[in-house]
This record gives sequence, structure tokens and C-alpha cells, in this order.
Amino acid sequence: MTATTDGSTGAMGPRAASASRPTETTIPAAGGDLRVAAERATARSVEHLLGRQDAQGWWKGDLATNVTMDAEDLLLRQFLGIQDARTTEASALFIRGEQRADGTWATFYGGPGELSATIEAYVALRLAGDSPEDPHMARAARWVREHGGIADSRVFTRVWLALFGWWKWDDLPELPPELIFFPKWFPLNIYDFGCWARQTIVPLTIVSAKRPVRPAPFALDELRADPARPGAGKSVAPMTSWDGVFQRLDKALRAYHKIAPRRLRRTAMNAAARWIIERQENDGCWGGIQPPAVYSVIALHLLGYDLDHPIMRAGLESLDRFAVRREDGARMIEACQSPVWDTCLATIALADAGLDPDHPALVKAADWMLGEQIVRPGDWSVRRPGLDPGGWAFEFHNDNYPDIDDTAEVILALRRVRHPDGKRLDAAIERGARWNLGMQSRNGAWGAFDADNTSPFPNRLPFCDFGEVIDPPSADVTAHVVEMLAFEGKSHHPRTRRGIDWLLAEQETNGAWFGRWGVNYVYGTGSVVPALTAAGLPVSHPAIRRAVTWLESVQNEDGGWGEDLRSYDDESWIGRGATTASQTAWALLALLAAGERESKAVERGIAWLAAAQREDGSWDEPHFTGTGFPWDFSINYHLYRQVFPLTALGRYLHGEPKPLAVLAGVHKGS
Ligand code: R01
Repeated sequence: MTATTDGSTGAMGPRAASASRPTETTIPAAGGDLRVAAERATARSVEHLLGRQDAQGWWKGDLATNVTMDAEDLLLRQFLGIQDARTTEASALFIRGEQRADGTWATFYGGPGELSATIEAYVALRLAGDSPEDPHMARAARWVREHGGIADSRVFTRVWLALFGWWKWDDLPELPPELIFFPKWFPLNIYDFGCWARQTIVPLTIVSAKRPVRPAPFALDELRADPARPGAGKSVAPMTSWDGVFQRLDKALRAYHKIAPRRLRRTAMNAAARWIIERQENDGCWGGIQPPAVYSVIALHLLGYDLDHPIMRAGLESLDRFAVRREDGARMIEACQSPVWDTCLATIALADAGLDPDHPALVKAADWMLGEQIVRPGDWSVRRPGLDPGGWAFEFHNDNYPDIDDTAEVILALRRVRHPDGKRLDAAIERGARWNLGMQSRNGAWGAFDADNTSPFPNRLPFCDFGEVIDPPSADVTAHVVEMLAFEGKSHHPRTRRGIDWLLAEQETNGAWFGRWGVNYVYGTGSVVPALTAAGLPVSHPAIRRAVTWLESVQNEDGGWGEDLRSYDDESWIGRGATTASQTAWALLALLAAGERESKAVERGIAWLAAAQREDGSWDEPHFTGTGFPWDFSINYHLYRQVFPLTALGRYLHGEPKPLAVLAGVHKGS
């Protein structure tokens, strides 16, 4: 178990928000005073960030999501019979701390009660010994019943309940293991799924074919809604709609489940098991993310792997590494860890804040990043078989799934460092840039992990009622790649030009860009504008002007920016929400790149950052500003509040980072 890495106190949520108010300073006036305030904030922030670098050169902030992570960790231990009292109590402490006054759990700070998360958290607490008569439990159960009960929860939740006999396997959509045999050109083959979904569903095909039930120590009737309630029962869509087609496909698959030839099924499950085992990482995890590890351990266990088999031991040990211990003893499960992403963003922030390119902290960070480059093929090779490897992943251990976003940002970070071995740095960058170029999708843009991962079918499966299961190109990732290519002197490369054209076509009528991996239009716009100007678009370009107008139109009264996660679900929240440090910084990065340094909007934004900073050089940010899957799965990256404000302050003080051509001569060996 690792100690909390960001020094935060207690569980997140309303408590943390009120416990730590920013140090109240008066908003500095514009002009000289503002510059002084910005310099002071920058210096404090640099100190803070330098103090948080690991001795090995990386940074890592906590990655907070929601209590389904913690609940499923406990459910897994219960299912395998490996629960221990201390772990259970520490997880229960965290889960209880996240419950809100109305009895619910949300999937992001300040969000509405969410049925599936509330059910999973409730069940986990019952396993930990909380009584249904306890007021906090009774409140949760009543809310669940009033909101449709178990029957209205997502498929994943009902799979967990089926494992304990609380739900019937017969009443779940089918996902047959024979999927593993579909060739890579056939609809719904596993490579049509985004890599996170692929790694999750392959083990789940084994689990749902095996349909195991390990009866639970108690019933769960208090979570069932009245079956006579109006609206109960699922409607059937017409055959002429895609939903209708997929509902009938599911019916056919259920019939198939009963008659599936035993030999074929066994061969399919063995092939799926082989696929899983081949993808286990050196540290025992799968893809660096928690859900595939949980389901892979269950699937292999169901196929007869003992818990002390080396594969299983390593898998179970890797699960422990997703746990973060908070100061109050609570145990929080991270969906994944973000060291590569945090390290490249911190390096960029420190360099743009004026740290010397050969500062030991930056050289150390570069050394660590260089060691993390992935030089072997992965699942991405299925769609790009001829392409040489050379990307970076987001996590410590995820060699099979480097991503295009991390690769672009790592290169942007490495270019800011004057490394003693300039040749090695150049070679690594060259290799990474080539990999990113080769991963461009046919439409000229870039997805996160794969090229051309755009099949419309996976999202239609009744099994896939949660989150995003494909990885189509997005504006934020495409922008990061374009910015990187511009810094590499490739603004006129035909692939860069196609990326730029795609971005220009993707701008919304309001002037903003959608944020796929960050919340939301502020993130998209904060990513795209600096990329377009780095690639040589003049700040007078109409696309840039419209973006500036939009950002200025959504600036908050207090001078900052904020955009609520509800913007993914409800247009009226676009650009609107409580001011946060990271979103204020994203808006500023766009405005600064657009040449608005002297504007009132920028000055008010910088003033907000300076005033909201804490004594120790950090910022607070209870709001989630990271996106796993729009609306369904949100992330609070605990380092975002530190790295993005520092980058914005640095660029306010020192101007835009200079592309390679201007930096020529920095690399002695090149
Ligand atoms: C999950 C799940 O837990 C999960 C965890 C992490 C991610 C994907 C990509 C990146 C990297 C970071 C995290 N960048 C592309 C983003 C950069 C900002 C996604 C999902 C939950 C449910 C299922 C993630 Br089903 C599968 C996985």
C-alpha cells in the first residue's frame, strides 16, 4: 500500500472543500502589482512542485474517481474469500466518508446521486458489517428503491450482484467468449473496442459464460423497487432501429448460450485466457488500470487457476498497488496511476515557469521519462502492423497500451530539457514523433490509444450501457499532437496540415472545442488554441478570434473559469461552473497563445490564480476537471491544480514557449 502522494487530508468531498480555504489575499491590481503577484505565485508554485518530485524523477498526484472502485475491490475480495478485516474497515471508512446527506453517492464532487454507485457502495458497506437499520444505510436504500432499485442499475453493477446470487444471470445481456474468434475485420471483433473496454470485456466473457454464484451472507431485498411500479420492465425498440436490431441479437445470443457447443465454448474460453495472460504486465496488472485487473483475476480463477499460481499472485498483488492510504486511515482505490502524464505536465510547467533547461530536477525527470519509452509492439499494432514502436503510456506499467496523448506531451516536455546526452534525447523524440505520426486516423485526427477505432457497433450492445467503449479521434488529443509536431518543426508536414484542417472543421458554432479527456469545452479550447498558434495560425485567424470571444463570454465574475461536469449532459452548463484552478489555467493558456496577454480577461484570470493560491504554493480543487468517459466516469487528477496554473503563470510572465527552430543550439550534440 502506498502512502498518499499528494499530502491531502482526509477523504475528498464536501469536507475537504470546507477544511481548506485558499489563503485570502486581496486581488492584486493590474500593471506592475499584478506582475509582482504573478512572480510571487510562480516562485511559490515552483518550490511546491519541486518538493513533490520523487527521488526517481517522476511526479504522481492521486487520481480520484468514485466509490465503485472501492466497492468492487471489496466485492472481489469477498468473492475470492480473501477479505481481511483491516482492509475492509479502511475501505469502508473511505466509502462512508464519501456519502452525502441524502444517503447517495455521486460519481463526481457535487454531482447528483448516482444509482449504480449508490448500490455498489451500499452493498460494500453491508459486507463490511454496516446494518440496514443504521440511519445512513436506511437513507441509501430508500433512495435506491425510489430510483428504480437494482433493476435500473448498469450492467456492471448487476454482474457483480449476479456473482453473489442477488441478480439472475439470465437477466443480463450476453457477451459470448466466442467473440475472441472474430477476425479483426469483422464487426464487433475485440479490436473494434477501445483498449480499456477490450481488456475489461475479454475476461467478462469468461465470467458471463461461467455464470458463477457464490451465495452472499445476506439478502438484498431492501434495494428492490416495487415491480408493479409504473414504467417497470424494458420496452422493446422497433426492428427498424439499431436498438431493435441489437436487442434481437442479444435474444439470439441468450438462446445460443443454452446450446453453445461445449468444445467450442471451452476452446473460446481458453483462447480468451491465453489472450489475457499474454497481456499481463511485469508488475502483475493489466493495462495499468484497475477494472481489467479485477475481472482478469476472477476469470482466470474460474478457469481453475489457484490463488497461489504465480499469475494470480502477481495479479492480486498488483491490485493492492491501486490503494492509496489517506491520513485518516481511509483506503482509496485509484482507477489507475498517472506518473507519466503528471511528470511530463510538471516538466512543461517548470520549464515554462523559467527553470533552467539543465536544472537537475528537469534532467532527472527527462531521464526517468526516457526510461519509460515503449519499444515493443502492442495492441495498437493490429491496426498499424508496419509501424515501429516508440510511444509512452500514462502509467508505470502498461507496455501494451502506449497512448498518443502521453507521447505528444512527453515529447513536448523532453524538448524543454537540456540533457547531457542530447543524442539519446533526440533519438527518443524522433522515434516517439514517428509513432504518433503513424497513429493518425484516416480522418486526419488522433484518438487516444488506437487508429481508426470508430466502429459504431460496440456502443450499441446492450451489454455496453456504461461509459465509452470506442476510441475515436478527439480535438484535445489531436491538438496535443499538432502542437508537438509544430515544436518538432513539422508544421508543414502533410499529416500536421490534415490535423489542423480537422481541428478547424471541428470547432463548434460557439467558438469552442469539445473536451473528450478533460472538462469540457474549456479543456478542448485550452488545448486547441495553443496548438493552432504553435503551428503558425496567426492570432487574427477567425477561428482563434471566435475562441477568444467565447472564453471571454464565459469568464466568471471572480475572474476565473469553471465548467461543470453537467455540461456533458446538459447544454445549459457549457462553459458554466464554479471557478477552478485548472480550468482557469486552461482558459488562460488559450488566451495567452491568442496574444491576449494585455487583455482585462487575462489580467483578471492571473489575479484569480495569484489570490487563490495557498501559502504553501499549492491550489485547492475539490471539483473534478478530468474525464474518463464523458458524464459516466470522471477523474480528479490531484496534480492538475498545480501544473496547469504554473504553466499559465509562467507563460504570462515569460511568453509562449519557443518551437524547436528558435531553440536551435540548446542541444549541444544535435
Ligand atoms: C475503466 C477505468 O477505470 C479507466 C481508468 C483510466 C482511464 C484512460 C486514458 C487515460 C490517458 C487516462 C485514464 N489519456 C488518454 C487521458 C489523458 C488526459 C479510463 C478508464 C472504467 C470502466 C471500464 C484512462 Br469498462 C474500463 C476502464
